[in-house]
Amino acid sequence: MHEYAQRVFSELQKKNAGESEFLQSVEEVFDSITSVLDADPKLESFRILERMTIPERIISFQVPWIDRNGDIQVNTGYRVQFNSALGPYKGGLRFASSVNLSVLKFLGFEQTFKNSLTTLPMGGGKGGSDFDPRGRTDVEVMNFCNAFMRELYRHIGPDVDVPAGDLGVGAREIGYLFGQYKRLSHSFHGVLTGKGLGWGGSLGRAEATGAGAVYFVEHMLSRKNENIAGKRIVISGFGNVAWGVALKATSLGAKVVAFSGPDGYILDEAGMTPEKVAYMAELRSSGKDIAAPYAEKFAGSKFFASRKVWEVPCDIAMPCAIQNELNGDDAATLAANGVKMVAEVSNMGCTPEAAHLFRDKGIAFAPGKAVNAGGVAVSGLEMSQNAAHGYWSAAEVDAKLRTIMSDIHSACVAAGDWDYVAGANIAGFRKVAAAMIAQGV
Ligand code: 2IT
Repeated sequence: MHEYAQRVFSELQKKNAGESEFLQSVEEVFDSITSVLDADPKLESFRILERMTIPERIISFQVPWIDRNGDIQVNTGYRVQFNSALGPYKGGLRFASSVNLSVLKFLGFEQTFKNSLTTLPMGGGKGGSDFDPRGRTDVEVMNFCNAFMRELYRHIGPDVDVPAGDLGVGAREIGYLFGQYKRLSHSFHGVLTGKGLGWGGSLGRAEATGAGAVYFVEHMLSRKNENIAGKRIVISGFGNVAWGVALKATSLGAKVVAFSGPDGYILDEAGMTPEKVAYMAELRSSGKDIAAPYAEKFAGSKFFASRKVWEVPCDIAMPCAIQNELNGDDAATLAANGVKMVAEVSNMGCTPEAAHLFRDKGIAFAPGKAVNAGGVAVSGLEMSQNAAHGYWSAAEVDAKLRTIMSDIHSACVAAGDWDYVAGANIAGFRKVAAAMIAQGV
């Protein structure tokens, strides 16, 4: 690590003790940018690293709401407005019991560089709550969303901060949140993305994260003169992101042979089909959060209770669930089974040990902030359509997404060659830093 980065990082460790996810994400970026810091002394005199690691603003608030029994429940809501150098704060809302400030700061920090890579004018932000929608009724989710937005609405706006979905926040939650924003602000504009088709949503947004990730993998493969058809792919998770990856990979002739839920994983040697992919998504949205019924429905597939999906041999592994879901042991198993490529689709899905192992073994590894940027990129396209009071066709959105993913891939390669971690961090960082310097203090 560069001496300046080391100093800032030591201070950060002291002041953010216990925020392990946040510190992990900062360390990864700082480890990548030594050559950039060496080349430009202004980065230190403008205190860019300090200013990039202290969120511009953190909003934290109480969310009291009424459950189905008429009892009062209380959660904590957050919005971390991390960096606005490149545009309005932009990034998802996560509703999960594991949400805390460390997680949201790591996600907001990552989002800043990811959004920079998209080529679109978006700053970085993230928010959410420790509310878990699983097992809640529709009315309870609506009550919670209304209460959450009752405070959040005053801090966001189409040119200020534009939240979207993340874990636990899908089309239903965005609908309730949008309705409440509209009532409180007496205005109808694109203050959230991931909206429903017909009331401001963009075609292709639901698929975008997964489709973009597969386009990125295609670019990685083409550098090896290979293509995705026939490749064995293992994914983790079975939510929106896993669905998008499975759908796109399957349509391009790849064989998606395994996915996972919190209860274990499904092995389907025959490979997934569009019908199977749709059923996987149905299982996730059922609210029961179990993958096991897939094996009862589709003959030939098997369920492995409480085991990690990374023991399944594959050509390409694509974690699609949550941060740090793939550790050093999992990486060693994948490597021993001959994995050729790992593309993180979840944010920081691999632990540092896993990422280092892939790099040391010469296994192509690309980080979430590049691979999954298609999701927020199409959110950016949704903002453009809302600002222009119109809609683009699915083909137009897809063409733009393909161009964006190709540009992100090129930027990573230009800055890092086969080291996609360094490439993404350097390319993302440079643009944010230049804007911060130009905008002064
Ligand atoms: O991690 C992410 O990039 C997202 N959850 C999507 C953010 C967005 O604003 O679409």
